[in-house]
Amino acid sequence: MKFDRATFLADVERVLHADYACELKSAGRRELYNAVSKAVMEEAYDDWSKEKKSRRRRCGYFSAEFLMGRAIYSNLLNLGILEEVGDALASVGEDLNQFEEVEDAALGNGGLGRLAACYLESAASKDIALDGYGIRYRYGLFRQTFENGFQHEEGDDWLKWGDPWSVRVERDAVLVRFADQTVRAVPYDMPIFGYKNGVVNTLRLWQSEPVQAFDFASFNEMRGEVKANENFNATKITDVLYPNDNTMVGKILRLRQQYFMVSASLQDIVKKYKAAGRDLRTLPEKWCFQLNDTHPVIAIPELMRLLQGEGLTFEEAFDVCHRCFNFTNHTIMAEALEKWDALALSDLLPDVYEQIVACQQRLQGEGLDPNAFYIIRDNVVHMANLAIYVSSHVNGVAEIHTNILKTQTFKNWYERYPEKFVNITNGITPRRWMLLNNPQMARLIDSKIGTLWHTRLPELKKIRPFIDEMLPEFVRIKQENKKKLAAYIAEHEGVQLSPDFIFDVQVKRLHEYKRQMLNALSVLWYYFGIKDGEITDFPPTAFIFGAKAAPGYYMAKAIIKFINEIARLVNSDPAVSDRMKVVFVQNYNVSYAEKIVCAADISEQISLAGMEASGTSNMKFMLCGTVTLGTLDGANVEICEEAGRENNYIFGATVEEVAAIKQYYCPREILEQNPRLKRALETLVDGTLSDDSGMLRKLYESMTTGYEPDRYLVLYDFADYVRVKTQLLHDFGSDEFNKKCLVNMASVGKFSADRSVTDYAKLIWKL
Ligand code: 26Q
Repeated sequence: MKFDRATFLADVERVLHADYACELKSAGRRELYNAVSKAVMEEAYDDWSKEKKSRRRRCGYFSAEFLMGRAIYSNLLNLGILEEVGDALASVGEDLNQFEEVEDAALGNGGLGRLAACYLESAASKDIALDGYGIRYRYGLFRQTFENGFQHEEGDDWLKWGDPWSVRVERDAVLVRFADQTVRAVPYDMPIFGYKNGVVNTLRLWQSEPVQAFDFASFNEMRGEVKANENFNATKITDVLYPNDNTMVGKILRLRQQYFMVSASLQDIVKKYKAAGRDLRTLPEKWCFQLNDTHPVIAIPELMRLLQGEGLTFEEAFDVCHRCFNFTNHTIMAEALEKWDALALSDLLPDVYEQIVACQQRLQGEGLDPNAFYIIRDNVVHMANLAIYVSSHVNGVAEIHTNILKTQTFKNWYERYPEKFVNITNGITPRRWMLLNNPQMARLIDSKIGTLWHTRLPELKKIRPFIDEMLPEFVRIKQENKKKLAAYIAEHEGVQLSPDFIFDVQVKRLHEYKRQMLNALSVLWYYFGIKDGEITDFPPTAFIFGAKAAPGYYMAKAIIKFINEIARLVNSDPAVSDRMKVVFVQNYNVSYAEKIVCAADISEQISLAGMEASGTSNMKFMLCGTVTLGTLDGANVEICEEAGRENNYIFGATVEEVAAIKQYYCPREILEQNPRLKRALETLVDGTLSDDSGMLRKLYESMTTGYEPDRYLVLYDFADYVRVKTQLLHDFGSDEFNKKCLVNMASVGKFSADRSVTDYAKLIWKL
């Protein structure tokens, strides 16, 4: 984007006059933020409207989650005016960094939602016509604080600072009908700026509203109570994001949200397609839809319904849906595969349910084994099966994950429809995850190989010949990032970390399968080793955790309490303060991740093999030159293929071994063999740690007793984990170690979301 300082400041001034009746001199932070953003929006209008009017083939990315993070810096970066705007503000005595107080748009839980955000950015940057369709939640993912070590949740009022990066598009509002209510869906469009290429795609988020303005007259007379109630409920649909990650909650409101968003999106698309004078049978020529996991899968029967309402036969509608829809699976966790009670679904959406039944009948007509191929069974609707049956393509998100889908999770389907299954390994955008969060490192690389890597990440391999000469600068920049993170943590968590410590980091949603427990137990194991004098040469290490637990996930919350108690024990013990610190940061989110990822020395990716579909933070750390301490799970496998296993720290049972181990596994035996591990685990119940909630005891029991003690083989993998981790800690700081870091950075090319979206565009979307 062309930038002229005088014009820009005049634009800002004008918005301030019109919207806030104030001037630059008197504007507060909030006013300035809105005015700066709006001024940029105004400048970008022409490019945006050009793309909105374009007639080219498009893909709609249907997702219940878009974890966008903070928009302003990323937008300015992509428009190529980040520095210019910073300088312009400085010239009037204002600091661009003041907008770090602006809330993240946290309309997502974790990996799946952040992936959607990365893909939108990469698609725009690659000039791929991809638009997002989702929900404009009034409250995003909860804000997390710790009180006495327990997680507390507060509502996330992300609109507190206003929403200058969205425009409300009243003219595109549609009605969405449920059996018991009709609501209005109003779209808010957010521009998605490609990186310095003038492309602007759209993220369209739907907000639910009452059909008529609130009727005060009848309210006052207390008449028409049903109507008023209907209107009251309308806004509720998009009130809040469900805070579950990799677990399904069978709440009908969640189904309402899903239907609300896909019905509105499809009505909008169908309406415009017809208005353009086109036959809906040709819809697949111009549109395809990517279903981001099962959450938007109700779009399939909804489109079937809409098309038959427009005169298509069932078979014609089925064919259009088959050619339009594609489905991505993000998890093999049984508890996350979405299922709905058939009666509840048919009560809420009778016409849509009818379409599902028709699909089921069509499937039964294929002459397949009904025990292996079904959509509805025992009065339960299996959304993944519906998606696989109708879609053209089904994809997993890393090689190992796609193989598990083919050989286990969806084995029957794969054998019947092998051509549908493809792998598309996840990726991340290098703009937010390097240029923005690690600018000094980016400049160092630029100085060696130029800037082509900003949009072609495999070019980073060209730093290989410069690795030796880059080492000192690399170390210096990493050190500076650590210093900044330490200052931020001191301010926000009240824990002092020395940047001379090794920063060992595990940040991700809290889930038993991700095994934060394994990490936590190792901290205690080292702690007792040092205290007992058995470990005398422990390299000073800061163990940094960040994670939110779903509010209803008891064990996850217990693990948070456990780690916070470990932090209290360790940090208050002067005997180890020169060698260990533990901190669990509060409210880990995209903006916190940006600060943490560029400051880490160790990237902990330690899920039980076969459980983590891909992982994407592993890629972010790698891009910033951090070695992985991990299992052969998800994309870790491909990270090792690209960077060399010898440049990372791999441990633990492999996916092939896991099933066999579970046959005979006995955690008690392991504890008997490893007294210090036993002692670490027993802190949960022996009074070492304080907890009157009984949570820690329950956690202990989940590891040692019951039907399946230690389901995720934490104790099984422990010995190998600390063996490799100890090796890593001792390798740290040597030239050889630093080279590993840079080899990882040089090998990250494959994990660019630019590559992922290009794969989707070629293999699936045909854009
Ligand atoms: C389903 C029904 C009702 C309520 C909530 C849900 C729900 C919500 C979110 C189920 C699953 C999720 C999120 C899953 C997720 O984030 N999976 C992650 O996706 C990443 C991107 O592909 C992968 O890198 C991670 O490995 C995977 O865990």
